[in-house]
This record gives sequence, structure tokens and C-alpha cells, in this order.
Amino acid sequence: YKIALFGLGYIGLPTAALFAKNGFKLIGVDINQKIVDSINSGCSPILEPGLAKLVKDGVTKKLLSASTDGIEAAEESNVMIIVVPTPIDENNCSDLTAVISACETVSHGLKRGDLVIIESTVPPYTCERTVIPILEQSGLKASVDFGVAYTPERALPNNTLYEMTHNARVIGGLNEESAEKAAFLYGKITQGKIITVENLVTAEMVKLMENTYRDTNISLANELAMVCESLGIDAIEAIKAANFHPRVNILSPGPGVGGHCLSVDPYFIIEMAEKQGIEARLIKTARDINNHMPHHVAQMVENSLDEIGKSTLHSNIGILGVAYKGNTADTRETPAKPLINDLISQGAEVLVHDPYVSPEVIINMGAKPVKIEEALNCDCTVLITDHDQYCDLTPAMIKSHIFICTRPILDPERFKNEGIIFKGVGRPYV
Ligand code: SAJ
Repeated sequence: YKIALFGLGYIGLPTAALFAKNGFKLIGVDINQKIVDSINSGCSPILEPGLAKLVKDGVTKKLLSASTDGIEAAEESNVMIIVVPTPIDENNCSDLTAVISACETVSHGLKRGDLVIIESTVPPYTCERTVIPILEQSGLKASVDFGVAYTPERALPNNTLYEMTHNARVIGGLNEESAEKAAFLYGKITQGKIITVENLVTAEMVKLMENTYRDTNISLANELAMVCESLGIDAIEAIKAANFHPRVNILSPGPGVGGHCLSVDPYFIIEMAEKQGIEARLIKTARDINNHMPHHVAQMVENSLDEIGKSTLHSNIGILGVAYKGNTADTRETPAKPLINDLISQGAEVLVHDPYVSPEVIINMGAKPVKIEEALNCDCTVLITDHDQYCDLTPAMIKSHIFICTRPILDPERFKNEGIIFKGVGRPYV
């Protein structure tokens, strides 16, 4: 097999590098020339443990290469994998532009006997109703002339390579042959179980269910945290104790849910349900709760400043971490963004420290990139991201009057009688 993989992002590039590692010749296609050049020079443009070496090895062995010419790549290959992003638009509806455009490109290079595999997260029936009609513009007939399979990627960013090679893999095919061929290929890169489901749409739904399950569970933790705060109960302690129950596993409350997956995918279910005349009430509410969390934190800042006779206007606020989760540089859908927007619109100056995120990204958020000491020497400091580095913070390092810890990574007990007002998501007000 010769593979062309479309979309060299957080999931596409590790997938490409793993196929190359396992001896497949793979051309990665991306519309971004910088990404293509970086890969061809043997450098991974993405920060992910283990990925730099894998990309370098693949390129050195001439198994992995990258190009912006998708038609040529498709012509030269017999397996085409599409791993492009599927964002939501301003109305929380799926934006399939990248999938459509990749399919159009593939259709120009499609040949008899080819297999097209979709990995992008998509609303149910996208393969059947959008992907296949575009591929058939080639004049070839799906199932008769070419195969189609859907296999969602489920690796956890920051542990991507391990999970891609160990997690179970779900595959749905247009027909048995497509599913078998896809199972054979992915069996070469993962030791995980391969689970073949009935059809394409079931596999599409599996992915959405998984991320919706997690988003909904986080919203429950966040709701419980807000209730506990107001009741003077330490939610973190209570959750820990509740989780000793053999059938209870409450997740961690925090500043909100970020990343390109949990904060997007549930909307695909909401959208499809609506088209069927069903209101996905629980899923919608979960999204609303998680989206509210950054504003809840902004309110906490305002209330705390008020307690010391200050207001957000003209205060300086330090932020620790703008990545959506710990030890990554990824700021997609980060809850830090709406929080910073709230603070700036209330007239605060926002100083950000993040050991992974570049100063340009921080400036684009309207904040000032600073050293950690500066972020800890403000009217108020808010810890947003659970980077390992922040787990070692001590009261002596905090020069700000107020410290708001939105993640359960620091023990409030240690900050008692230290002259700091310590607050946190899920921690009692008093
Ligand atoms: N978060 C909490 N509390 C928690 C867990 C997470 O607030 O207890 C927050 C995180 O801080 C972050 C967000 O949720 O802002 C999402 O982080 P995550 O680590 O839960 O997940 P992602 O978005 O990095 O990756 C998810 C994973 N999906 C599931 O675990 C069901 C991953 O396996 C998927 O491959 C990925 O989405 C994807 O690409 O869809």
C-alpha cells in the first residue's frame, strides 16, 4: 500500500509518522507550506512527546514526505486518509469546509481499487451524504470501484503516540472489504483491539458519544463545584471521598473545557438531533455550564478584588497558563481566552505566564507575556492551566494579594495564614 494522508495536524502528523515507522510509504498533504517544509526538513511542527524523533526517522528513511499537491499525492497512492479539522461556526454548527475540500482533491486522483478513510470527527451521516457523493464526482462508484471507511482517532493529546498505538480502534466500513482493509492497515500501527462496527454512521457516532460523555461528566463536576463553593463545602475533598464509591467517578472541576474536541463535538450531536426534531437538552446544558466556567472565574476575580477594596478596572491580573490543559502548547478553545476577554473588558491589565505558549499567541489574546515572577506579583493571580511546573508553587512565591486556583492542584491548607486570599473553583468562599 502507498498512503496519502490529508491534514498534518495534531492527529494527522502522528498518524503519518506511525505508518512510516511501520514501513509504509506515506505522503502527507497539507495546505500550509510552512508545515510541509518543516516536515520535509525532518522537523515536527507540533510539540508532542516522541513525535520529533519519529518524524525525523521517517523523513531520513525516505518513507515520510510532505507536499501541498494533494491531487498528485492521491494519484500516486492507493489509500487516502483524511484527517482535517472540522470546527464549528458562530452558530455552533459543523463547518465541513476542510473535509469537503480534501474529498474534492482526492476525487481528482481517485482510481479503481482505492480506499478512502475518514478520520476527521464529523456529524453522523457525513460519510454517506457528503463524502461519498463528492468522491463519486470522479465518475467511479463507491463500493463497486473504491472503498470507504471511517475510523475516529481517540488519542489523548500529550500522550498521543502511546494512545494511538495502544487504544482500541473503532472502524466502520461502507462494505466488508473496506472495513477489512482499514482494519488490516490500522492493525499495523496499533496493538489495541480493532472493533469493527456495523457501518460508517455507527463509527461516526461512537466518536461523538465518547467526547460528549466526557464533556457532560466534566459539566457535572463543574456544577457540583459551584454549588459547593456557595455552600462553604470543599468540592475537591467531597469528590475525592465520593469517588471511593465503587460506581462513582466524578471528574475534576476547572476553569472550563477547552481543546478542539470536547468543546466542539457535542454540538455535532445537538445539530443532528435538532434536524431530527429532538432537543438534546442534557448535552446542550452541559456545554452551557462548561462555557460559563471562565465567566464564573472572572466573577470570582471581581468579588475578591472587591473584598480588598479594589475593582477590576485598573487592576493588574496575572494568569498562569493559557494552554487548554497541562503541559501542552495548544490554546485551541482555551477557557483562558473568554476569561482574559472579560477581564480586559472590565478594564484590567492582564499579564500572562505560560512555559509552553509563544509570546505572539499571548499578545494575540490581548494580554502581555511575562515571566512567572511578574504574573505572581499582581493584584490578583489566576491559575488556569495545570502545567506540572505550577504544582510546586509555594506561598512564598506568591506576591499577589489574591490567588485563585481554578484547578485542584494546590492544597488550600498550605496557603492559610500566609497573608494571601486563596480561592479556587470548588473551594468554599470563606
Ligand atoms: N478537563 C476538566 N476536568 C477533567 C478532565 C478534563 O476540566 O476532569 C478539561 C481539560 O482541562 C481540558 C478539557 O477538559 O480543557 C479537555 O481535556 P481532556 O484531556 O479531557 O481531553 P482532550 O480534549 O485533550 O482529548 C479528548 C479525549 N477524549 C476523551 O477522553 C473521551 C481524547 O481521547 C480524544 O482523542 C480527543 O478528545 C479528540 O481528539 O477527540
